[in-house]
Amino acid sequence: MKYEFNRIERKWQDRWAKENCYHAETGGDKPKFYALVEFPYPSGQGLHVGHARPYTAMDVVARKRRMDGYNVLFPMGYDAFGLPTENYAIKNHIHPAKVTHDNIANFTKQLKMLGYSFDWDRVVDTTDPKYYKWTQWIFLQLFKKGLAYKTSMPVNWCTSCKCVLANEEVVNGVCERCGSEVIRKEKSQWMLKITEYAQRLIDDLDQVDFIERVKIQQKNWIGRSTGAEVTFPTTQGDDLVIYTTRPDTLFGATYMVLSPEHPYIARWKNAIGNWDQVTAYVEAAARKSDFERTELAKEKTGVKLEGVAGINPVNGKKIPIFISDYVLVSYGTGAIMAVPAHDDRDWEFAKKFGCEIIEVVQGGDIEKAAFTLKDDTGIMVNSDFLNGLTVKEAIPVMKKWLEEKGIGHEKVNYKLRDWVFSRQRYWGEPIPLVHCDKCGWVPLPEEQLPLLLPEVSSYEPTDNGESPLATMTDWVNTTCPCCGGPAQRETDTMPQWAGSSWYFLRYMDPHNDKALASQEALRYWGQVDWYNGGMEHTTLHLLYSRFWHKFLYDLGVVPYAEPYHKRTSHGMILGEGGEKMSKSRGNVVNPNDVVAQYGADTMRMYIMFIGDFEKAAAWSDNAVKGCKRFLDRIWNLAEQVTPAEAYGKENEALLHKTIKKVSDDIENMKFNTAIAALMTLTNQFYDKGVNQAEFRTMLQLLSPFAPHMADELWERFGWEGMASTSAWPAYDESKTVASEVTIAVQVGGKLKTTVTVATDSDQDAVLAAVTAEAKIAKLMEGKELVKVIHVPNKLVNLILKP
Ligand code: ANZ
Ligand code: ZN
Repeated sequence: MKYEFNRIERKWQDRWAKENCYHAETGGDKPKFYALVEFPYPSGQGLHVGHARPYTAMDVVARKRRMDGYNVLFPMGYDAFGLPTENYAIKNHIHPAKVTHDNIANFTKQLKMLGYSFDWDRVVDTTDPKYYKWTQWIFLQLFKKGLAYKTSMPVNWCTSCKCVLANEEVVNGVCERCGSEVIRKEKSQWMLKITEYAQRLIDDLDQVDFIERVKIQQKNWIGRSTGAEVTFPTTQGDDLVIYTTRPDTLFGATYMVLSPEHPYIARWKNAIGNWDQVTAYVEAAARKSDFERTELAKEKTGVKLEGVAGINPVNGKKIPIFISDYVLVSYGTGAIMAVPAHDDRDWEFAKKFGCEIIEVVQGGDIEKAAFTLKDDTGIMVNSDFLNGLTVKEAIPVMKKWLEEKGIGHEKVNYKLRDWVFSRQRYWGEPIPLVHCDKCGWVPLPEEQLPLLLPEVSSYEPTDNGESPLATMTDWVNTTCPCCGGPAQRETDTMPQWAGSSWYFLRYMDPHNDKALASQEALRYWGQVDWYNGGMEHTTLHLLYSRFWHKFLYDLGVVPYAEPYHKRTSHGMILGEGGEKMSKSRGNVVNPNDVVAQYGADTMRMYIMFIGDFEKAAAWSDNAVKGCKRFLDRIWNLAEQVTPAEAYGKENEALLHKTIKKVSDDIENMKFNTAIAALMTLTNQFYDKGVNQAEFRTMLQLLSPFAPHMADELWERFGWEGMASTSAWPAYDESKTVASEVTIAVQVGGKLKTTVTVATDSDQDAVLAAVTAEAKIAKLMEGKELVKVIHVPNKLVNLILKP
């Protein structure tokens, strides 16, 4: 019979849907298992192989766990608000809702085509008002708790998208989406106080089972550092507070630097001798992004403030004050003491501007470079009461001294910034607030949610950077829920990351219109047991969603402080030749083509076999064909299966071994070696023959990877139910080692025959078996056995003398 994958795959996809095989019921006796993948942005390009890798992997895990007896929730949805859809809509004059609808339909078709075992009754779409009602509701709770605030701030402004970008969306100084120049602009923005959760977002990483590189990246992004704030008097009579992580180096502070936005600059206008030069520098810095300003390789720039100076509080020395863009306004206090002998940036700056360099930690050659080590290798010098101490010893001594003098104190800082939560764009969740001249910002009453995104005729952002909603005066003008007076709606919408910050909760109870999900569902499903997603989402989505979840936990809405128990991450799929897949390189693989040519099972098999799941892997059409051949071999093997109720002696050990291997490998995401084990098993079956009991087990092991083929062959044998709904096969650890081995028999180093003996037989037992072989007995006739070389379980070599 021919392997008609197209017909078979359609047949089983229909059958699974009809029999509701992947439906997840809330409640019941089985243990629950919640498997999650990152839902896609439904772009016009459709599903690509980069989606197929994590989706197939978690589908394999979900399918195996179902066979293990778990009640599995494996849901799918669409993160559908955002710029690409809006930009496409503008260009083609199609409403973004229509574009989204069509793209979702296409994605759904593709996901079904690949045979994923999603529970299709639980689909969420972030642009559905029934969904974003709750996104708005969460925002209102944040607002009511003082965690949402509006402030005017310098923001990253994409000159082409005409849109404010989050810091994370500015990559190498350009817009992550369109590659255009990003400048800084003052803009009033809604912000979310994620910084208030910074410490908990670090601490609670101890409670979860995230792969190490995810934990490290999150910690680095949050960027906790412990240092001190120190007050430097100035010649103007103002106290200038700086933040330093190295208070031990205070005697080496030979100048100070303010960020170009520091408020003291304007305050000192009349005292500053070179005001024109200073303002020119400030204006130039305003146009640069943080990235450009802090790039390490960049040559340092700055201007000395003529006519003002700081005073080093440890020795009373007058030191110059500069402004420079390598000091950021948004970190610490926006001002530093510079210690060129022990900080790389300060050293470079000092060399260029001819500042004094005083060594205070011995151990380097400060003529050549800053000596920055913070461990015990350096001893304090030129530092009065610190002399002779190590850096580690000196830090607490100096902190104590500063505190006693009342000029400094310990301070913890975080690199993490509050989350810019406004977009001046159309295709996003409306922010449910109105502004009243009398009452200020007022939340909409919860009964008025969802605040629907109104229909507009043009989605183009306005030239002044306001949202297209701002032009809809009928919608904008409303009454104040508080005083009934005239009020205006907020016209900014929420950013891309809003909808994805809680979607995993909605899957638990997607049709609820009374709450974001019922308490029963939230308690039953609890934490996501296993969440696999891209490393690129570690610092944004993963952090944002942990923040929202903690907030909901504080409100008593969810029962756990952490949303995800386990987090893993996959490597990228590259094109043939190992380069990133891209339209311009012409190396993009479309899953539709692969499925049309070889079938979904081959596509699934290949994407799991392609290499170590955690590492990047290059596509190979040849290897796809190899996987198709492997499935063909299994298909053809079905014709050779002999009837039997139990494993035969020949295959028993390998079967137990393979069950163990495939079980463990799936749990450890070593999908490629699981498939290799199935290949070995197939080879042995061709070699040694295969009976029904053996083949049945093989189909069960195959089922998570190639579910259509497994169910089809299962049906052909007339077995009850389906391979995909059967119980995962058990193995017996003691049987995973073969009880017998076949060893080579050599005479005088030449292979003569083989014998089968009990595993780990000793030399005497082997010799007994060998001499019982007629062929060997004949060779030994009339000869003396002078030596026996025995390699247990491998070979025996008889040296004979005539
Ligand atoms: C003096 C010093 C001496 C410093 C030394 C370092 C080494 P982390 O560890 O990343 O928190 N700094 C403080 N505020 C800054 C700002 N707004 N922009 C740029 N740099 C700033 O970095 C803390 C160190 O970065 C601080 O410690 C300060 O330089 C600098 F041998 O103070 B240090
Ligand atoms: Zn009012």
